[in-house]
Amino acid sequence: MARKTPLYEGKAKQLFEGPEPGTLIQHFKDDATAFNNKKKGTISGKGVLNNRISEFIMLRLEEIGVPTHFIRTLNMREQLIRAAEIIPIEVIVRNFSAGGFAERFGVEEGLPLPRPVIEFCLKSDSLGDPLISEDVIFAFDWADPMELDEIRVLAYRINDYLCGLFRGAGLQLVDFKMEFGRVFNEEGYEGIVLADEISPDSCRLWDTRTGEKLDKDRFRRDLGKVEEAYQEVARRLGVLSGEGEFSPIEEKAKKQPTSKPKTSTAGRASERKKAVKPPKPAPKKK
Ligand code: AIR
Ligand code: ASP
Repeated sequence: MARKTPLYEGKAKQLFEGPEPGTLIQHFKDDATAFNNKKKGTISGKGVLNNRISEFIMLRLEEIGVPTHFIRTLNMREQLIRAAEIIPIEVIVRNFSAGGFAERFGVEEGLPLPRPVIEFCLKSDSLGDPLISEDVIFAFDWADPMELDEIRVLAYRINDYLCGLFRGAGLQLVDFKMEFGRVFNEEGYEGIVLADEISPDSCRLWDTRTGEKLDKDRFRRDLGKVEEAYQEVARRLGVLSGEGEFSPIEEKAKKQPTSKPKTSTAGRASERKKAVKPPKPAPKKK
């Protein structure tokens, strides 16, 4: 079998060249880091579970009209995704105080927030993912005001939907992190998609009844039973298949993406405006 060409290695995932132009293979590793790489370890089986959980969530989001980078799952640890130009911002939505928010404002964890709070952080390990304002995003041209509006609308929508989805599984979505990217087709800039992953690595999930933490905080805070927590989330979402066996959940009926044109306006948000944005396609039939 031909070896895949690696393009990028992150802390928990690796990206390889995809089989068609405009696609990538996203590989989920068992590696875990916390506190911007200061703490390192492995969570056995995490990659397999996160691949599954993220697939399930991306498919559900597509069903409600949220554009995502997900195309289809390839195997236990890999999924085919659309190549996107990642906007270097971590978009965090919080429903309850916890983690960095609780620390920053000196409040206890678990306080319900009267409305969801969106925060933006710069994706930069060396700088410790600093919190940034909208003005900073525009000053560095990481995204333009229209894009950020779109991201906010998507973030609230995704949060609303996921709160309900997890609640049905007996889990409270305390907070989570998203990444967005720009996709291009032969006509130019196509739009923004939800990228990266949604999994217990990127969400805080507490058992609705007991408050037990079922996410990466078990690793960050040395709470033990880390693998079990990831398995429990997968089990409750109904995506845990039998012993090591793999069966794709579903295949997304999606038009195959095309590669980014050579004359791509990728890069600075201001340059991208020259690209003609095609009208939104009609809603997909289920
Ligand atoms: N997050 C932020 N950077 C990486 C990740 N995974 C997620 C955390 C948590 C939320 O963003 O998993 O769900 C807020 O993190 P914090 O540390 O700012 O409280
Ligand atoms: N993603 C960051 C890290 O891996 C923050 C975290 O998840 O704690 O260090």
